Order: sequence, then C-alpha cells, then structure tokens
Amino acid sequence: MKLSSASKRAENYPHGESNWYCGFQYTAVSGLGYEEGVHRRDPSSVIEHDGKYYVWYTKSSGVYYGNYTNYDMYAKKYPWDYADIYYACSEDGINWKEKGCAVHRGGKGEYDERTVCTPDILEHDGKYYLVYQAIAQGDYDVLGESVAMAIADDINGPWKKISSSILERMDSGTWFPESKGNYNEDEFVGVVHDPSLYYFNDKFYLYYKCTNNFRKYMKYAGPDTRWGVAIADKITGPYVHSEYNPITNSGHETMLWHYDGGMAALLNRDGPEKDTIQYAKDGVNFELMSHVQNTPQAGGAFRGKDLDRCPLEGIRWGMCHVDERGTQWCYIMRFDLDTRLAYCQGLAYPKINSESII
Ligand code: AAL
Repeated sequence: MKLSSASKRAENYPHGESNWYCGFQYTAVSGLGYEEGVHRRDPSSVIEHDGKYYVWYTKSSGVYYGNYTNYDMYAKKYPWDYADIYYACSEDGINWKEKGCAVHRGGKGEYDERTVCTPDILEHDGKYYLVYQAIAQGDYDVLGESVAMAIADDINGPWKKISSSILERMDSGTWFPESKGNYNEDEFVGVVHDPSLYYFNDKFYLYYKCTNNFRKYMKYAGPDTRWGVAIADKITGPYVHSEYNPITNSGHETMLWHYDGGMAALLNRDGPEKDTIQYAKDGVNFELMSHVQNTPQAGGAFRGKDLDRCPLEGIRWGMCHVDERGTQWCYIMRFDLDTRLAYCQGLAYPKINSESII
C-alpha cells in the first residue's frame, strides 16, 4: 500500500475539528425583502436590545449605471451610491420593521456628501457606534471611500457624526513589499470597505476589506480582495493600519466574531481561501480552520452572548444581502447555520419555518 499525496495532506488538514465546519440556509424576511426601485444591502451585525433585534443597512433608490457611464461622474454608479444608512427592528429576526434613517449623507462639500453605506454596529460601554463607508462628491472610483463613525446614546439615535473620517485607505502599491516581482503595482487598488469594529484585548480592532482589485479578476480564484485591520486605543481613534496588512489573502465582506480569546472570521466570495473559516488568537495572524458551504453575501451576524459555547456560536444567524447585478434591486435576507452541517456539539440551532428561497 502506498500513501497518496491527498492522503498525506489529510493527516494535518486543516485542523480536523468538525465543529468549525458548517453550511448556511437562507430565509426570506418581511420588511427588508425585495422591493422594486429600492436597494437595501450590506446589513450590519445584528444586536439585541430590550428583547428586539436591530440591524442597520445601506438604502438607496433608482437605477445605477456601473462602469458603463461614459462618463457622467455624477450619475448613480452603484446600488450603494447616493445612499443613506437606515435601520430596522424585529422581534423574531424574520419580520422586520424599517424604523427610518439613522445616518444621512453629508451636506455640500462634506467628506460624506455623496454616500454613506455598508455600516456595522458596536455597542460599547452603554453607547452605540456605527462605522461605515463614506465618500465625498466627485469621481467615485478616483476618490475612494473612507471609514466614518457616528455615535448615539440610544439605539434609536440621534446619531452624532465624528467630524472627519476615522480611517483613510493606504496608498496603492505599498502593501506587498516582498512580492513586487509578480504583483503589478499599477493594478493594485487599496480601499477601506466593509468596516467592522470589535473591542479586543483592551483595544479597538477595525477590520475592513483593504484591496479591491477587480482588474486581476479570477487570478486568485475570483477578484483579488483581502482584509486589513487598523487598531486604536480609543474607540474614536486614531486608528493605525496594522503592519501585517493585508492580514488575509481572500474574503470580500468582513464577518468576524469573538471566540476563545481570539477572533474568528468567515472569508467569503473571493480568493484562494474563499468560503473558509479562520481563527487568529491575536486577531491578526489568521489560520485556516474549515471550509464552509453556501456562505452569506455581506453577512452581518447576530452578536449574541456566550460566544465561547462553540466555535460557530458567533455566526449562528444574521442578515445578508442578495445582489443580482444588472436589472435587479438588492435586498436583505436572513441566514442561519445549516442545521445539517453545523456540528456544534450540544447546541440546538433554531429551525426556520418560513419559506427558504435559496
Ligand atoms: C459590498 C462591500 C462594500 C463595497 C460595496 C458596498 O459588497 O464590499 O460595500 O464598497 O459592495
């Protein structure tokens, strides 16, 4: 008998713990579902307050022109262009009621005049912090977004914006010093997308998508998107880009959770390690833990308590979006760990009764 390469690999691949493996199922929701003429997308994490769940998301209306606009730089370019941040609340995570606008775009000449989108929420020391993408008026792809923050004492607002952005993108082409030979700097696009904020080891960790290199499409099993992290002592900053950025080689929208004194992360959609769950004891150096199936797009997980019950407790359920480019309107759904594929011992995952549409 001989041992094949695959069998040799299997000996230590990846960590062999089945309770990191899972799949996902999807449920249509009311209140945030498909609506002609309206985009709702990029939901935040879900948090609970007084027995109700809350979620924030990008909302905009009208058709958008993508990269085909030749070339009115003021035309709505993306579904998240000319957007505001809305929020909704629910008693069961399925029937949602839109409560209104949480954060509006800024006024003329302000750094967030053109759009505010893709929020995430952190509740910390009795206050609420929204982090989100913001961009000034001008040529969307040339300007690029920054990360902004708004703070509220009450979950329903009012939200007070910090006067300037809390994070700017890094200069293009400076993040891959050792791979200059095979990485064309001209094609590298540094961004600060999908901000997600956590209180970790007495500091604030702001994770984000740090590259968005669609021109290298499919080179690394999909668009070359990766994540970065910026760390601050105070929640309002200053946030300092980690020297280790990019800290992932894959993943589109960020979704992370606390587990066992470290940070767990689900990397979706793009890159050689797409659709994997990874774990970093220090929040920076991520190791592959499992391959997962049917991952949520732009997921925002419920930030529950007792996350140490099992590795996947932090993504037991949440909200995500459906974005069918072209003619469709973006909308929000609920995701749940697939009960058949979540091997988390001793934990009863909820059964969803409503119609599952994916
Ligand atoms: C999303 C996210 C960010 C991008 C855009 C809106 O899926 O990656 O938020 O900027 O698309």
